[in-house]
Amino acid sequence: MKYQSNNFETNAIHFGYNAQENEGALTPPVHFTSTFAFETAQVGGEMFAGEREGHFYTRISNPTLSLLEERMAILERAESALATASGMGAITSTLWTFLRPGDEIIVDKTLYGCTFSFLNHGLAEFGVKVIHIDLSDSQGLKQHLTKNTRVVFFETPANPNMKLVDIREVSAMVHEFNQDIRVIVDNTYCSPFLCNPIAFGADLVIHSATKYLGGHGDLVAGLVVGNKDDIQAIRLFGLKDMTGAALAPLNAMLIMRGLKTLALRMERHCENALKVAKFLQSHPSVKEVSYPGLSSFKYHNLAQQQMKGFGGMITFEVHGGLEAGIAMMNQLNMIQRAVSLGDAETLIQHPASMTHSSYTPKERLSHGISDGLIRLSVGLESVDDILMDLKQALNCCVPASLDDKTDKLASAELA
Ligand code: 4LM
Repeated sequence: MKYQSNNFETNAIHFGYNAQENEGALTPPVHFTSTFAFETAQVGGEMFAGEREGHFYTRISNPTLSLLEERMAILERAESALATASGMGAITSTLWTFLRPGDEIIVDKTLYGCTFSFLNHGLAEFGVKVIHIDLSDSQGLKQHLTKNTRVVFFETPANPNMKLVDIREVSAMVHEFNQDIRVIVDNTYCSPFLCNPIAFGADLVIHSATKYLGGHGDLVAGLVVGNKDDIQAIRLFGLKDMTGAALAPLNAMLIMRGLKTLALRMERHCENALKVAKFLQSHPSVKEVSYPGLSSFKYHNLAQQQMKGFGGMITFEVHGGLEAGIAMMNQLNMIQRAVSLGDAETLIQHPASMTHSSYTPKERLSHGISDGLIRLSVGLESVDDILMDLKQALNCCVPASLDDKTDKLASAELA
């Protein structure tokens, strides 16, 4: 019997595994094998024909990957999941499966830089029409749905500007128009602990497992989660034939190790990030802060409805523009200047010149990614050290706005 619970934390540790079926091994064995021996040639033929279940080659499936996939499916409240070699591997394997020349995909305006690049420099050049709209405006969506629409794709919160999309509203509108259109949510920023898009009506969920799922900055991986038929289609076409982006079994093991502490880590990421966001908001050198947990944030109410916590990601802009922001980044001692997110270490980066440099300056402007934006992935260090590092860097390098200084000092005194 394999263990199953009603609780997220327990499933993240135990689901789908029975030590007694594995010589008592507490942690599941890693099946370090590329291929699998067939008992007879006929058995092999039957597996290839899809008439018999079983593993035959690790690009398609492997017992260690299967356990990770089963665990992710239960954590995302879905039927099935597929592990891939990277988040981009999950996105490309999925979209190559459902799109053909002449089809249309509607995507939110704000997307991770390489996703944007894949759509515009990849799919669009193979005859797929890519329509970028602001999905936080659902009326705008209605007028773009056509008989050729196959997929609606978005991130929430979006990388990097933290814009939220109402998953329930968008999914309902799309499915009312046509049940067969796949609503695909990149849930990387939330992890399944903070949000389960399928419960709000989405069809497929994508993760860069490189981030919170792995959680330790030591691997690159991806996952796609959805119903059995869709996942099987992605496995047997998008992954097997189009991208070949199969996950290494050892990395699957490392992600399962990450999952064991996902709930604990996410709670601390959220707790630290809220304190950091409030500190930034009260600092006279900071012009604007975007964080779903701030009551002043445009999408705060939506975040309360569809997220269990507000996450570990913050963006902000300082007075003095880009130059002051870069000087501040260079002054940091403990916080690391690095792309990626969701690690134990607090990471800071500049989207316009780093993760989103594949957008042209004009595209960044019209897609809501300003040049001065700085992104912080708040880690698991003592929040006192994170705040101290930010404070010394801001005080050293960034001018305080006189207006802001008076306002903020006054409000700080009142508080
Ligand atoms: C970054 N992000 O932002 P792989 N989806 C989202 C992402 O943020 C990313 C991917 C997919 C960053 C990487 C350098 C929302 C990546 C792609 O990197 O292929 O696992 O995931 O800093």
